[in-house]
Amino acid sequence: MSENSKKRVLSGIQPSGNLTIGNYLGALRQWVAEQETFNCYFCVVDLHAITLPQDPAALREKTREVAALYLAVGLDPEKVTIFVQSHVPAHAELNWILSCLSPLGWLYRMTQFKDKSAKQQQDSIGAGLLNYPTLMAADILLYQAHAVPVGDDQRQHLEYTRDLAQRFNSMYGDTFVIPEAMIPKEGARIMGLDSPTAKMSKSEESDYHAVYLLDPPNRMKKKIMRAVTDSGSEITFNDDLARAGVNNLLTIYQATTGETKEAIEAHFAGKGYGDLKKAVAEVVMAKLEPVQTEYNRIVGESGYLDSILAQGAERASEMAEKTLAQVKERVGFLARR
Ligand code: AQP
Repeated sequence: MSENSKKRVLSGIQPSGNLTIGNYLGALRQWVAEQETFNCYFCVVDLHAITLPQDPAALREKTREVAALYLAVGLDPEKVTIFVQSHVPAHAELNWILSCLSPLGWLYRMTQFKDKSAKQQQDSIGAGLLNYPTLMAADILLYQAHAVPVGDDQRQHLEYTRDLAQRFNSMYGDTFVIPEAMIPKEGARIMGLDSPTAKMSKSEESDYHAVYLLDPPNRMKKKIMRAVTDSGSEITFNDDLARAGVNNLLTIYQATTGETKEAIEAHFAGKGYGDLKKAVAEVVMAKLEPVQTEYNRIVGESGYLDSILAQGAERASEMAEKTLAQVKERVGFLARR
């Protein structure tokens, strides 16, 4: 199938910290599978990262690290377009146009805004944090993406994108493809190891919250062995909040191995929480070992990553500029001659 006849996919990750197994199991793992069937655009969303304060040197370093991890998990730059969001100015431009159509009521209802703003000093919350979903809508709509592979936490932002696209289309005529969310069946919401009722997050500071993709293996094991469980002993999938720790470990095991729930429960029948933690640590370490080897190879090859990102920005700009030109024409901007 030619690239033009394939359905398009767009997704991205913020370079706002160390990537976690939540980012891997909820997002990256799916991306690798999708590169065979879709025309994929994967960006490192640095414009999103600055919706919360970032250290400039760390932001630059993490942007490269995240891009190298995209390659290390198995994305093939010959098949997919990998780029840095701020290298394609069309994202910021479309964001502005869509902001003018975004009802504040919709934005204030977003759970992520409520959660993240609650952790800030109320008088210093940036307008960008509120506008985060509009920028995400711009990312998706610029590439006329049919599908967006994300974890469950992004479901609401996807709905918002669809609503905004429909609003634009009904005001200015059919312009945008209305995208669908693609949420994995297993691993869509990995919870914090130390707080299994909260989403595992890369910007959470606690030492035992998350396994990072680039953690040394002994550190991964230590974190998993210290995961919060409960005072029971049964190892079964269970939605009861009191069993959230064990459920989370089983979910990580399932998403990492691809085994069925029944097979996993049978495997752990009669065993203890210590055995479960050891088994989870082993499968996670085994899954990430080749990723780390490949990461080290990629960052060790001088100029390679920069050339992939330059080529990605060029390919992405081509598609993004085409959509943006159409949008500008529809809203009534005078064309530059
Ligand atoms: N815990 C998770 N379980 C499953 N999927 C997850 N994702 C993130 N955490 C989990 C998915 O990873 C992709 C990238 O997310 P992001 O970096 O753009 O922002 P986020 O969802 O807000 O992720 P974090 O780790 O919590 O980052 P911070 O703390 O910096 O905001 C998305 O597809 C997301 O669903």
